[in-house]
Amino acid sequence: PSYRQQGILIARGYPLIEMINQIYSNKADKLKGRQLPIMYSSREHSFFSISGNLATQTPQAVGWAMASAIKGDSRIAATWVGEGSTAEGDFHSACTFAAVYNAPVILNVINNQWAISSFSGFAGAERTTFAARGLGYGIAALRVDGNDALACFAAAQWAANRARANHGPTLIEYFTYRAEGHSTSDDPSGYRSAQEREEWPLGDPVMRLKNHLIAIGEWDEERHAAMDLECAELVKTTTKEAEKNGILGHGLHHPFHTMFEDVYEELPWHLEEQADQAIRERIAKFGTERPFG
Ligand SMILES: Cc1ncc(C[n+]2csc(CCOP(=O)(O)OP(=O)(O)O)c2C)c(N)n1
Repeated sequence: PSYRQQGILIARGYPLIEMINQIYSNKADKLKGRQLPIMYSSREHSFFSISGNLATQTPQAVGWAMASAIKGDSRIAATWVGEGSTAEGDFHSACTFAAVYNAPVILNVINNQWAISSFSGFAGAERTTFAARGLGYGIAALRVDGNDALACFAAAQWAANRARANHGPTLIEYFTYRAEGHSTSDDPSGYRSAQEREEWPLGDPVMRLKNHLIAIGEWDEERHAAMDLECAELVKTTTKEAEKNGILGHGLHHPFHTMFEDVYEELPWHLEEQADQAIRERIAKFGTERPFG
């Protein structure tokens, strides 16, 4: 469970077009416009997001892992939160449950040092590391250079092997730095110096992996440039393809009535009434049930 890490879905072969359909909430959106644009779920890809409230994903992951173990299933769970989110109570109850029930779970904490405008110190970074918190709960914990792709892979693999061997939960802190803003609507110049970004010593993870692969003769600049271009092209053409299913504001979304469906096997009378009323009001207001498409 995670409301981030879309890269996992891409790595597992989830079609890019489905991701873009959901961003547009269009008529092909697999989640029928019921979930936030980037909060994907796909049972076939063992990936789900329930809530975007920070740190709620941690008890969800621990609960899922406990259920898997109780059912005798061999699957393990993993989730990812930022260092700021570890200040939420949910994170701490998740750690308690994970330790007490020896849940086969990996709790990943991405310490990029900023929670929007709050420095990691507000979540306790100046007192101790985030990995050290795991130890207090009796959870094995690692702290890795989050900009070293191979170190991240090794740490995650170690934790997954532990969980699969029934050795219980692992907390991994990935120490990194958020060079850009939190989002495109965030302007970091309002809360930190522009120089800070230049002073970050651990580099860019993509560049580091690229340079490493070139150094060992497995990669070269030409292939890298070609791959960059190919990825950009793929996103562009897939976006165009997805736009045929509708973009925001075009009204090419799932029919209005579908928002009342899929919870109950049979729609209860009071929801049926609400649906009828809503549709009547739309017709009265717009002259049609589907005013935008
Ligand atoms: C309970 C809750 N409060 C506030 C938000 C809004 N919000 C979204 S991301 C974010 C910052 C999170 O910082 P951090 O946990 O360090 O993760 P980062 O985004 O830096 O990876 C905030 C405050 C939210 N989603 N949920």
